[in-house]
Amino acid sequence: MMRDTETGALTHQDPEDYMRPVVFVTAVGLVLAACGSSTSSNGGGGCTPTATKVCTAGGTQFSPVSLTVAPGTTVTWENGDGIAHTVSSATGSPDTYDLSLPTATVSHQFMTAGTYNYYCKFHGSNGTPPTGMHGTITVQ
Ligand SMILES: [Cu+2]
Repeated sequence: MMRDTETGALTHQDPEDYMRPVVFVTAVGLVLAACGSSTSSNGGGGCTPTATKVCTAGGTQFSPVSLTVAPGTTVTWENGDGIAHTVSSATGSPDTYDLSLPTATVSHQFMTAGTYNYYCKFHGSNGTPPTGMHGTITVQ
């Protein structure tokens, strides 16, 4: 008996099914679990974002893209993917900085409330707002 296992693989197992479809569903679940955890181990940094820390992830993005902090907070960017990046203030941001992030971490203190767009010179483009690899720090 053939069932539409490709589209119905994630449905609950039916106790009336034969053993083979049940095993197939379990195997699909394991594959999905492996895919879901691959992001954190991608590229050898193992960076975990916090309330004041942004990671680079997957070579072309900041994670999280948006971070909200209180005035006076020092935000840290950590290289989580082993690829060289920059953290550069975008045109129109009320604060300017241009930090190279080849490895390890860089930091910048945000003193005044506002919206601070930034981007990576290697994987993004400047603008208002920037595009590609970019992020926003909201200070409030
Ligand atoms: Cu980059």
